[in-house]
Amino acid sequence: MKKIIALCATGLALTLALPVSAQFAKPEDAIKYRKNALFVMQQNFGRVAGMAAGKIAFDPKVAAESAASAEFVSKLPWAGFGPGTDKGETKAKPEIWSDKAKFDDNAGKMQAEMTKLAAAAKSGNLDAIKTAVNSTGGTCKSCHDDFRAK
Ligand code: ASC
Repeated sequence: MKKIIALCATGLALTLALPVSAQFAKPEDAIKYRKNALFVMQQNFGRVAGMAAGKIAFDPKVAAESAASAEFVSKLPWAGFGPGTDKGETKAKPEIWSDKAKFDDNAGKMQAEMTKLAAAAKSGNLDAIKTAVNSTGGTCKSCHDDFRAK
């Protein structure tokens, strides 16, 4: 009984030592989490990008809501790239972990552009949205070029 309590206490201490965002039961969960977060982000970003490209009718309210969602979700995937999550069903390249500073820099740039896009979409100005979509899309692409396998 004492042993069990001690084990539980150790588990709790370990759990509390980690930031909440970095807790996953197993590596597969972290991989699923980051993929799903990136998917939800892309769906929202893609809707705004579609409007910017004239492929979807421009609806300022939907654009603003979608960009705000994309901005929020852009903060989430990174917790899923912890140590030991490099193997499994993933296109994540080993460079994410071997060149983490660069990866983190890319992630930060993307989030900064998402924030600008959300502001542009809130303003309702389609030209500003187009500019922000292009810069944001550029950050998606450059990170994928370096860190995502084909
Ligand atoms: C998207 C998406 C990307 C970027 C990129 C922009 O919607 O899934 O990876 O935009 O294609 O160049």
